[in-house]
Amino acid sequence: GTPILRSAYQPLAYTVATVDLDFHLDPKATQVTSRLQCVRNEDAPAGPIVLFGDTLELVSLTIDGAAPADGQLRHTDSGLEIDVSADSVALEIVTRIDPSANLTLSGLYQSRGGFFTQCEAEGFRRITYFPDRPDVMARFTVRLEADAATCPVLLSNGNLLETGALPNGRHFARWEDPFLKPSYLFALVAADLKALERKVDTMSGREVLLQVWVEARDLDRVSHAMDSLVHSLRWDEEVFGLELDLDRFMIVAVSDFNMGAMENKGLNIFNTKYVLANPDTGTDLDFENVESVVAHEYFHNWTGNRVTCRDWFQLTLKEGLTVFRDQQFTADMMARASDSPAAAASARAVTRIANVRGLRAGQFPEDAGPMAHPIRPDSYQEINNFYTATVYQKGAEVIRMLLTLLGREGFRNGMDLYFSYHDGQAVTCDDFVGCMAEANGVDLDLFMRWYSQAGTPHLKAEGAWDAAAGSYTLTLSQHTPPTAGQPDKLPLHIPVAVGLIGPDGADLPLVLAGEAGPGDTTRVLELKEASRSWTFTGLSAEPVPSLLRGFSAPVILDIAESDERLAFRMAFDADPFNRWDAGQRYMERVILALAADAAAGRPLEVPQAFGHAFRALLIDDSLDAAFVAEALALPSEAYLLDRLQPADPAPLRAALIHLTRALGLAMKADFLSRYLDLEVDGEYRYHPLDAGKRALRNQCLRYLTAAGSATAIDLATKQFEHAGNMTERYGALAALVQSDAPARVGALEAFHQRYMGDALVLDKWFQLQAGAWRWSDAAPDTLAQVQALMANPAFSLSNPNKVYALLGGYFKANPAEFHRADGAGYAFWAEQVIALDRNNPQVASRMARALEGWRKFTPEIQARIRPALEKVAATEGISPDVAEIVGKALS
Ligand code: B3K
Ligand code: ZN
Repeated sequence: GTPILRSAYQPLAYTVATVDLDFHLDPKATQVTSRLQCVRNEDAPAGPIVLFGDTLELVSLTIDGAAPADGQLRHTDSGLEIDVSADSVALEIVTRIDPSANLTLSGLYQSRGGFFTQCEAEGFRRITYFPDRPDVMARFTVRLEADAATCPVLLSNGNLLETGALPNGRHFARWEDPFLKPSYLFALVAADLKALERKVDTMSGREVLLQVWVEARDLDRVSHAMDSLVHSLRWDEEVFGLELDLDRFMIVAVSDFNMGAMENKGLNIFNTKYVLANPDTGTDLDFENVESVVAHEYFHNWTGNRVTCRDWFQLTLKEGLTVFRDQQFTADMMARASDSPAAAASARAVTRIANVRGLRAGQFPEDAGPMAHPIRPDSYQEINNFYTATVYQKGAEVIRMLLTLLGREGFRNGMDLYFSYHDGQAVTCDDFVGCMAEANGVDLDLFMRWYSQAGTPHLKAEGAWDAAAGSYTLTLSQHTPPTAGQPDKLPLHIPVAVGLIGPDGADLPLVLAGEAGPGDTTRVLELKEASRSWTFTGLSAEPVPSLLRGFSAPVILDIAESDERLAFRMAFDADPFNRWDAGQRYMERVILALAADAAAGRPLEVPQAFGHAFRALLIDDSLDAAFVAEALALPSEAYLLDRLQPADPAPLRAALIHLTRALGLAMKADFLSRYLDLEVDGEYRYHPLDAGKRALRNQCLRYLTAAGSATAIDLATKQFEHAGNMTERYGALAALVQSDAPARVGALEAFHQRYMGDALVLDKWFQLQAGAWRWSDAAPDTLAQVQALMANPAFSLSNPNKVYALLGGYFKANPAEFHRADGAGYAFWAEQVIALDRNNPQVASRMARALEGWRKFTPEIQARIRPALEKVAATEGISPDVAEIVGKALS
């Protein structure tokens, strides 16, 4: 495909002031009448009215009430162009669409008998002809009518004006959105749903109505989503002074949805996965995810909707910022339940750890592959491919660095200025950073390179101790490896939070040469050049540096640290994130060495010193359980694969299995006693302290069952059978699935039986089996298992959640099985990507991405992957979505 360039942005000659939409909803033939008031854009060069349309049937079009004159209306590749001379023109456009045949889940489609829309990024043009770009902000009114029996609920954005009955069993509703919005934020729902409602007062004392709409059978699973919404509303008031601006705010759950959720103005539409959770069906992680996705979409109301993006290259303007906001919110929610500052810091660190784990597993590999792009890309072929870990997660890291550099108050001032300048506008990333700079009187020009440069920077640190002077000189250097289309990299502005630890394990005050003491124990150094040194003075013994505390920048830290030093920091680093990270670095070192031994056919042995350091954390019951659970968890396989050069999944898996089993075996008694001590009494509540205990308990069970004793299988079986909630039941099943014990089959069957009619819970069942390892040496043939599961009546290729669970579980979460030596995994991948692409290119493209990083593997593995990529690339009629992914992979 031809790339679209950021540099080619041009405002449209005509924008839209008002839109009035009228939907006659019908599964096969929905008629949409759109009345637009188009107005000449003073800031743009002259030109026609440009309307985009995609797979539409045009029924009629009038211009100021008259049929178009000869040649006035032109059909183009992307829609229509209309020549007009007046400054203000009324268009009436009638289109016909077939929602029942729309399997892309973009535009207007059906799910379980109801009608739903998804318009971001370019779905609105699949509903009607429109200047479907985020810089066209208009006032919308909507009338929808549908069959009253099958679609008793009719919703759209904003405020409800009127409802009424119509002949032939039909009814209608009229809605009005008082705020300007781009078309990607339009939504409608017509379905058979029930709502949980709550009324709350906003900070200015306005009463607002909150609704969560679901199918009647799911009403017993929505209270957590409602609580999450109320928490989000309060948090945005307290932390950012931002209030809900509508009288009504709705969340609607739908089973068939391409991503997590969508922030349509006043009518957020969610994948059921991020709404529904009760103790019997949702794990603690599901509860946490619901809370954070509800928050994310709610926060978009200001960062995304009130101020939106000028063009799709600016996507991180709303996504990076909103992910940052939801991460801060989650950290605050986690810390809220703590009874001391230290406990609160630990709780926040656990959120931070989860965020960084996600970044390392998902974004670092993206940055190292053919899809590498800056958080503000310069080009794309298909915008839907750019809702990426880079735009979202790295984008959030970039915002977080601004917070680190400017401080809480400075950051808040920048946000306030941003809203005061740009409310109601469609703007750019430069506008945002410009407000941060102006509000704080600082120059952020250099910082802007984070927006234009792709790739994960490497930060190298070297220390020099001068015993005579009592000083320690830290030299930091940066280097970003080349990425596709960006061979040369410039130095970035990197905030590096630093601490120095004394021989007794306590932090030392940091005093730079030339300063008077006493200094703070953590300071942020700003590296702006390729390399720079800082000298700390007044030290009586050589310190141990603790760098990048809290993961102050999204970089890879290269520092020569002995095993002893890592163990020391695992025990003493005052920064809980770095304490965890010291353990991760140590594990990484041990795992990579084991993998090298496995590849070379040498015997595998876990260094004793590592075992000691690991055990010290395991048995320390003064530590927060959630933190210990994270500290005992190995780095993700996806991250580790990238650290192996060249990557080879089989020896890596062998190393991970060996390490887990060896630790489980060596510390059996300790794992068991922690497991037994951690039982949570009483009724399930979603609470960070309880969740932490359950997480550590499940982690202990994993190590115990890995070691393979009959006692461990017995424990897991009992936990499975007596579990009082999904977290325990799922934890036990996850442990059993990886064993060869006969209890494995029984537990899988029992779980299937119990949740047979429950789509979301069955997704867990599919995913577990697709992603499972086996602790034993028995070859599991996961591929055959996945293929068999595709024939299960509960599986469907047209439901994205099912595809992500089963196929995604196999392609993405099980590298050792997917990259099996006979290449059968790749043939299966090609077949499934091609099949999915016929109906849903967005889902197909997400699965296609599983092989984009193929060049990191050994030459033998690459040779097996290439034909699969070539097969997909050569498939006739392949979508632009998938073509972009495989094209970039092969280029
Ligand atoms: N803004 C939507 C993502 C839309 C993706 C379109 N392919 C969800 C979110 O980030 O909140
Ligand atoms: Zn978002």
